[in-house]
Amino acid sequence: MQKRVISGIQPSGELTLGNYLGALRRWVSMQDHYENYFCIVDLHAITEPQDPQELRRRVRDIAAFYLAAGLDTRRSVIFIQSHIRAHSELGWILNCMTPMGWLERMTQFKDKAAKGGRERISVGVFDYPVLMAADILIYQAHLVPVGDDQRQHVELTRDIAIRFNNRFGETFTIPEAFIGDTGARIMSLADPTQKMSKSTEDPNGTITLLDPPDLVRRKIMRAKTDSGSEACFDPTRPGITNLLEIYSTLTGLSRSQTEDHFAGHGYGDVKRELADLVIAALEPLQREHHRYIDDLAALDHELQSGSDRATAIAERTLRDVQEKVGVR
Ligand code: AQP
Repeated sequence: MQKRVISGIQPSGELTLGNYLGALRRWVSMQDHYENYFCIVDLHAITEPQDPQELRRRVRDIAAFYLAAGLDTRRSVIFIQSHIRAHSELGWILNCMTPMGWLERMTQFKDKAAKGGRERISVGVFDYPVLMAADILIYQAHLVPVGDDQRQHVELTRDIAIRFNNRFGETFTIPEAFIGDTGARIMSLADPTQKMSKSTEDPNGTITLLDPPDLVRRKIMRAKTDSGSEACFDPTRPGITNLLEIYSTLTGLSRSQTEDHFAGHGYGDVKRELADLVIAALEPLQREHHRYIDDLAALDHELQSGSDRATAIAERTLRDVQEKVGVR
C-alpha cells in the first residue's frame, strides 16, 4: 500500500518562487510514489483579512498553477479545503482537546502576535495549527511535505493525534513532516534574512510565478548581497547563499557542484545566470497556467471531482471521531 501524502497552499497572495520550489515542484516529483492529496487552504487564508472577490480568484489561480506545474488529477486529488466541511468539524473537536499552551508556543503565532499585537490578530491566527492538524489527520496521511517553517506545526499535529489516540483508541495515523534538502527555505531577495513570502510588504523581495521576464531579471539583478565577492554558501552571507540555493534547487546541482560552477565568477555573473534560469523555468509554467485559466469550466470540473474524492475519505474519519467522542 502506498503512503498517503497531504499538503496545501494558502491563497493569501500571488504564488512565489518559494512556494514553487519549496512545495509545488516537490509535490510533482513525489506524485508517482504516494497517494496524494493537495488542497488550496482558503480557510487558513481568511485568518488574515481578504477581499472576497480576490480570494475566489486566487483559489482558482492557485488551482491552475497546481495543474500547470504538473500535478495530475489521475494521480493526485486536488481540492479546495472549504469544500470539505469535515475539516472544520474535525478542527472544532480537536480544538476542544488541544491545550492553549501548545498553541502559544508556536513560533509563527509568536511572530505574528509580536508584529500585529494580540489585540489585532484573530483567534484564527492563534488556532490555525489545529485546523491544519485536522487537514492532515482527516486523510490519515503518513507524510506532509512542507518547508522547514512548517515543521513545528506538523509536530503539533503529531502531539494532537497521539493524545487523541491515547484517550480514545487508535484513530489517527501519526504523520511525519517531509522536508526536502534543497528549496526548503527560499529567502527574500530584498532581505535575505526573511522568508520569501506571498504576503510580503516589499514586492522586490519576491518573485511571483506570474512575473514577466524583465521583472524577474530586474528583481534578481537588484537582489541584496553582501560586500564579499566569492560565490559560496556561507551562513554569514545570506544574500549570495540564497541566490546559490535557488540556483542549486533549480538545476539539481549539489551545493559543492554549484560552488564549483561559479568558481572565479563574481556576484554579477551569478545573478545573470540565475535570472536566465528562473525565466526559463517560469516560461512553461506561465504558458500552461494561462491555458487552464482560459477554460474555467474545465478547471471547476476538476476541482469538483477532487472535492468528491476527498469528501469520501474525510467523512469516514470524521464519523469515526464523532462516534468515539460521543457526538454521534
Ligand atoms: N520561501 C519559501 N521557501 C520554501 N518553501 C516555501 N513555502 C512558502 N514559502 C516558502 C512553502 O509553500 C507551502 C505553502 O505555504 P502556505 O501558503 O501555507 O503558507 P506559508 O508557508 O506561510 O507561505 P507564504 O508564501 O510565506 O505565505 P504567507 O505570506 O501568506 O505567510 C508550504 O509548504 C511552505 O513551506
